[in-house]
Amino acid sequence: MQREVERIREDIKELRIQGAKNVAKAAIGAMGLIARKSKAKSRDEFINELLVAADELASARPTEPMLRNALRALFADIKKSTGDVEELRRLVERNEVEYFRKVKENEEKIAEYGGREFSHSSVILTHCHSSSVVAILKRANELSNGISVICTETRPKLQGLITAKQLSSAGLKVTLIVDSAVSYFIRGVDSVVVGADAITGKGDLVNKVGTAGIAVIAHENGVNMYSAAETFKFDPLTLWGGIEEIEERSPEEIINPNKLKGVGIRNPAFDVTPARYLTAYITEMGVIPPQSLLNVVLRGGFESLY
Ligand code: RUB
Repeated sequence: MQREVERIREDIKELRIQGAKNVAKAAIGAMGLIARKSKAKSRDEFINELLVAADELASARPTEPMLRNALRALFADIKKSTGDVEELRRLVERNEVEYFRKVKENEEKIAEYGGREFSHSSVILTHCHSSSVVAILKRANELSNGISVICTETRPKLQGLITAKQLSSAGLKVTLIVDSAVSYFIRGVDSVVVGADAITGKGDLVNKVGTAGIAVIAHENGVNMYSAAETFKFDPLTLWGGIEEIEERSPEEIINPNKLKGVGIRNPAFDVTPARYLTAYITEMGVIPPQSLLNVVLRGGFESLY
């Protein structure tokens, strides 16, 4: 694998590139980079270079169907083409441009649907950092008289601080809390909105660990719980009984294990929120209850996923 691609993989693994959408864009960007730099003499050699890198990139974060969907779609197009190396090079480059365009278009639609949904809210709570949630909250703030956002810090890697900084510099009123303070503050919250790493065939949400607990707290207190997610996050493997793999990260992110000799430390990156705790997914196709999401995705045909 080329050095630049190795660096992209490391950046994804170490969360310097973070959030499902940024991870998928980085992988498609890496495919474009390989295509531009490849010195392959034959079709097979060219495709093989891409395949090796794609495998490495996909394994950097196992709970990322948006990344896998994007790569799968690219290889489906490559398979359909009978072109030589130059033609394939152009195909991969076109794919990169088109994917970035589509993702941006989806983000703008999600920001508009979500912004309108929250334009009458005054306090919204979010967890971790999702680029889709940030786009929605900025739009909601423009459409309303100003909203106030509560951000969890999001242990152990503190991605909530990214959200807090981005929203605060966009002029929103932001309050940072520790993850365990959600139930203390929930009564003053109008809605909760989080991102999504994966959506399953049952409409369940896979997102940053802690999301499922927040959903139960929101439910118990009659607070609406939304997830902002383009349909690219739907994982087709879950339709045939596949279970979304949950990435388990190094214990060192939590504490130096030498300081706690004899104590086991676990660090799952994500958890699963059952569909019944969710009010709706805010997607590029509209605000959709989790029970209807599968129908909407299928109506667009599987190709709409990729
Ligand atoms: C990030 C996270 C985000 C989703 C969606 O987890 O859970 O909510 O990835 O992000 P991590 P986006 O920090 O482990 O990547 O809306 O940007 O796709």
